[in-house]
Amino acid sequence: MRKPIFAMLLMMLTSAPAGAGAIVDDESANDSIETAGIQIPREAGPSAYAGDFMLVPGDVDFVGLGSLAAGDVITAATTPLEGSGFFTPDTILGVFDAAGFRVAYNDDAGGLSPGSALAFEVVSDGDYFVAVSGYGDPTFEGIHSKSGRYALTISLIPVSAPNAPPDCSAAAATPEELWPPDRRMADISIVGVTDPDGDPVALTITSISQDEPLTNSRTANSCADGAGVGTGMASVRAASDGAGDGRVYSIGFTAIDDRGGACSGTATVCVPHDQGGNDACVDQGPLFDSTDCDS
Ligand SMILES: [Ca+2]
Ligand SMILES: [Ca+2]
Ligand SMILES: [Ca+2]
Ligand SMILES: [Ca+2]
Repeated sequence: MRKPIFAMLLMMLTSAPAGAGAIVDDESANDSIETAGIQIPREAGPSAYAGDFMLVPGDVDFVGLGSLAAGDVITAATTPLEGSGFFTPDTILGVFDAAGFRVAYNDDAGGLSPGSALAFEVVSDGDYFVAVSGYGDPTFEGIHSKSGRYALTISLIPVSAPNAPPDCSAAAATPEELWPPDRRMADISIVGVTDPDGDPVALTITSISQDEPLTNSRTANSCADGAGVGTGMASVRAASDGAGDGRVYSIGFTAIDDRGGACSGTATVCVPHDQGGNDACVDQGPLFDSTDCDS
C-alpha cells in the first residue's frame, strides 16, 4: 500500500505543476492548526510547494492549505535531511480538517525510509492542513523527542470543474442588414455566443441558406450568394429579388469551447427590397442553399 502511494506521489511531483513556491519555515510558530496560517493557495491548475523545516522535541509543523473542494487531491512527503543515509528525523505526516480531525496519516513512506508520504482526496469542502511531527506522536501534539532538518513537499491537484457548454441563444449576425443591394459579397460575423465558464469559444459556419432563388450568376461577379462554410466567418451577397419582400439569409453555425462543449444556432441577415415603403424582411425560410453554384 505504501509503495504505490509513494510512486504516485513522485509521478505527481515530477509532472511539471503549473504553480510552485517555497514554504516559509517559521519553526515553532506553526505548532497547531490555529497558528498554521495559509501557506499554499488553491490555484486553478496543479501546484507544488517545497521547503526545509526543523523538527525539535515537542515540535509539530502545520501548513495551511486554505479552503479546498471535494475531489481535490493533496499529496505530501517528508525527506529526512540528517544522519547517516538521511534517516533523521523519523517523521510522521498527517492531513487535518478544520475541526482538527485527522483524515490522512503516514509514518514511513516505504522501504527503509523513516520519511513519510501520503495522498489524500478531499471528501467534503473545507479548510485543510498538512502536519508533520516526530514518530510516536500520532495525535500531533508534540509528544516526541525527534529532531533534525527535513524537506517537506506538498502538491495540490484541484478537481476539474464540470464544463458548461457555450450558450448560442443570444447569437446574432453583424451586420444584420445589408444596404445597398450592390451585389457585393459582405463579411458577416456571428456575435453574442458566450461560455458560462469563460472558456474561449471557436465558431464555425456550417450552412448558409436563403429564402429567394440565387442571384443570376451572369449578373453577379461569382456564382454563389454565400461563402465561408467551414470557416469562422460567413460572407453573403448584398442582393435581393426585385419583386420580393426582402431576402433573408440563414447562417448556421456551431460554437465549441476548449473542453469540447458545443452549441449550435442560426443567425439571419436581411437584404431589404428597398429603403422606402417596402423595407420589410419577410423570411420564407432557408429554401435555397446560398453556396450552391449550380442553381
Ligand atoms: Ca513547529
Ligand atoms: Ca516515520
Ligand atoms: Ca465551457
Ligand atoms: Ca423574403
